[in-house]
Amino acid sequence: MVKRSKSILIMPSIPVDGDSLGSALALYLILKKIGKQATVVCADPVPEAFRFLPTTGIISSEFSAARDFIVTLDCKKAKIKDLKTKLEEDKVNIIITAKKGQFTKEDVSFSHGPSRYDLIITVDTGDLEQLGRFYEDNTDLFFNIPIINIDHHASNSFFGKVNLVDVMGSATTEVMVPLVRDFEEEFGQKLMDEDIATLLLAGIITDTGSFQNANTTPRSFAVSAQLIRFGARQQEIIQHVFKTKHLSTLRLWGRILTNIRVDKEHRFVWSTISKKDFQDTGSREDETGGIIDELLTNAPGTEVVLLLKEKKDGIISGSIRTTTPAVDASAIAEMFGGGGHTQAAGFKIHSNDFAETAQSVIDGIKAFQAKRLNLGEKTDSSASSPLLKAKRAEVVKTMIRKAEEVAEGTPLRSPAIEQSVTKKTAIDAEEEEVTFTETILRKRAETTKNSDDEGKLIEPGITYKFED
Ligand SMILES: [Mn+2]
Repeated sequence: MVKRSKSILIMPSIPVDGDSLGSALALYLILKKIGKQATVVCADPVPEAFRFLPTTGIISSEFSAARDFIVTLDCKKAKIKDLKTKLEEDKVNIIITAKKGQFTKEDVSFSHGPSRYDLIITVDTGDLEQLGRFYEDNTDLFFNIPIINIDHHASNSFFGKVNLVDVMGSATTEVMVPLVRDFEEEFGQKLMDEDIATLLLAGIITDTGSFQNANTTPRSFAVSAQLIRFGARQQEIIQHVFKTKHLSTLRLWGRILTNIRVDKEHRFVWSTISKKDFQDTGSREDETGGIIDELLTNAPGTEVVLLLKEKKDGIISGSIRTTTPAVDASAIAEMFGGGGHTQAAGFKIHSNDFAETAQSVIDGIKAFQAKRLNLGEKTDSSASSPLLKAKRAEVVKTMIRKAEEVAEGTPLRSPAIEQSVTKKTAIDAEEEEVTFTETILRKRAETTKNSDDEGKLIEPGITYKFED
């Protein structure tokens, strides 16, 4: 398909990260080298942390899928003597003078010119909706132009004509490395270079959290070793992605840590971040990237980690991590209309009531865990007004039903993943290690004269407040 195409549209999913950008830009450079016209379009701006990546400047945030509109005049019955166009305020008159005979409206027909692109390649995109407004505004484009779908999300909906989806890949860029080799053979030229290797390695490093996440496999290491041999600039990636933090990001992280709640019984940790938190800390919505992996998953005895963000325009987005493959993060995300991987997933909810929605999501996840862990039915009576209670009960009921459906439906993951997953022993709540969160508590107890919470560990249902 690539060989047959002239003009290829490359689309990474949003929100963009090191993997979607790395795979899109690496593909761009490769297609250029084999003489194709390639365009990378992305509905979101490139986050600052990733602007160091080679060729990010070529990404365009606008694209027009509009095709030419063609008015055809049949000249079988009459011949044209003259053709003029006359612009009026809101219209164009096409004035056709016949040499012989008379034109009638039956001689006129309408059509569209060919598309500007003859192939779409989506990268790191589980579902076309993840392309954001580009998909919403141009849905027909995706029916008319063949799609190659390169991805590693377990929730991928196989929307492409060709689907190169490898759910065992730690990143889309990992899936692409053998593809580059195939292209080199097929087109008989060396394609891999230092920039392409850097882009591909950036995807693996960001999606594995620098080889710390559970999705890291022997192949992630092997492929990364190969890329470093090809000249990938590993230190540059680490420096920009992990070691550069804005003060606003640190302030935002402070807020997120302050809002951490722990429910030991359901082995569930969550935090929320509101629009006001973003405003107060002067941070952007994309600055929460990484915190869920770096901090929240360190909570002891936890299986499910949730970070809820209140974004602009009434959108609430949730990120889910699970600390064991026995709990399927994508199954939880699906309860709220999202998807993702076995241990990392996300969802979006349209709502203007952050507190209400957050509570519903939290209750839904508790129900999911209660079912899974065979905990007795327990109802949360924190809703204050009877009306609110009734409304919430309704939402929760639906979510619990969904949670039960999901928890019952086995297998939660595809047999392929099931086989490859090494069973981890359940985390024993009694044998908690001293973790980051705990360390903060201890440090705070040491550094402040206020000895109220000295030596306290995180307890279920209790809110620990830290000063900024
Ligand atoms: Mn990815």
